Amino acid sequence: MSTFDQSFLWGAATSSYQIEGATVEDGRGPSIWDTFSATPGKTANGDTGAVAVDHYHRYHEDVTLMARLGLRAYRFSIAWPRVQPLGAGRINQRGLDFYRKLTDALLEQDIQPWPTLYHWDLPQPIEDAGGWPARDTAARFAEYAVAVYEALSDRITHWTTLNEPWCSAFLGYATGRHAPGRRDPAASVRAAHHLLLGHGLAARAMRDAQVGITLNLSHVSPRSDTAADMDAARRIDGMQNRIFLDPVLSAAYPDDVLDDLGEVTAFDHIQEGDLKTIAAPLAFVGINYYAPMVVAASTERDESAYVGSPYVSFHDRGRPQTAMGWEIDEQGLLELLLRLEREYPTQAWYITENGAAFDDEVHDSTRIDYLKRHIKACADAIDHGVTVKGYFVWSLLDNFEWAYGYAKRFGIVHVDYTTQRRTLKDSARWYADVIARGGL
Ligand code: IFM
Repeated sequence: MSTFDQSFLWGAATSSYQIEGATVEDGRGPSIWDTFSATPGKTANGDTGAVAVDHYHRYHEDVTLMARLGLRAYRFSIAWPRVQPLGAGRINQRGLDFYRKLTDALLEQDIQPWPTLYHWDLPQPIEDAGGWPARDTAARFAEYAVAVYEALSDRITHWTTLNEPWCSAFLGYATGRHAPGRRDPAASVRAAHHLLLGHGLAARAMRDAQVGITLNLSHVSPRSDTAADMDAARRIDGMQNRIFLDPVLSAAYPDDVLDDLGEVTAFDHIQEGDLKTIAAPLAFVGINYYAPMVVAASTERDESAYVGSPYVSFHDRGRPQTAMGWEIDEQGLLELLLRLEREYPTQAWYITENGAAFDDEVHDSTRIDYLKRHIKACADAIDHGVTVKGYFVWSLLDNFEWAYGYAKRFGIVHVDYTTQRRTLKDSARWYADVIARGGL
């Protein structure tokens, strides 16, 4: 019997700002990524998502491509500023219409729509009013989520609230490497909490839906078994994984994480009842996995995204890496899944992103190798009893890789950014075969 059963969901993923373009069309309002990428020096080459891969106009062609690959599901995100240009109040019908048309095109091809409600494109007016560090943003997000849910729940069954709140909070508000580009550790911790609160409020309000959240999780290990390296690994595991998993799945922040963050914040932003709201019952948790982390104690202070733990360093084991400089290690995915199963045995998991940037273009044997290794790790996890119900390649198309602009290509479909021509890479053909066979 094949490890992957008939219902296993084979898919590919993208996100709104990375592919849509059309940032000033049909009433869309500005997002923090429009502002950030238009600011000199923030993205490689000054790249922006203004045109991206023009998916807004080419979605039909892209859905046809997905059908050619045999995708069972397509994970995309909905741009809040298309639906609510001011981030609150008036709903922009033309924005909703785009996602209705996209969804219908998918359903016509028997491809399950798998939307995420927030993949980092916060409406600029909401940032101007305080952004995620402000409590009100959680309520605004829930209001937006319910508007989209009510408009599209006749067609869509599975909904993801947030993509990678770690990035929104800590890259956006601590390191400033992502929009909105703030460098304020205390604000980043408040942002993380309000993202989770927004998730919980939305999940509770979308009553009949199958709701989940997507987290970027990693397998974290110490460089050595010295007490100092083990403590460094505990800290990073706390700030990468447990600071999100524990509130969402167990209604509590981990005590050691609260201690580590004691110097950064007094936690007066957490109100009674918040954790109960955050731990709304979920149908699934999405995992975005790219690379493991090997951590050591350091004597040098480094103000990284891991606020509250400046004396840690990340160890390069000298193993093969992707073009992002991320170590290739599928064993990390297996270890992560086994750990999650041990700690949350009743939870269903989807790999909502996994993939790699490489400099090769259409003949991308390195990407095939990466994907094969990681799909094999999922198979091994399933054989060990982990409930992994689907796998989405990141990404369907080459696209705007945030601060890296268009310099890093993650797609299984190549995009010529001058002509917008799409060409299947070898990895796309290989993945189509995996789907057709139902496994490796
Ligand atoms: O491109 C991103 C995506 O938006 C979120 N997860 C990681 C990907 C690769 O960096």
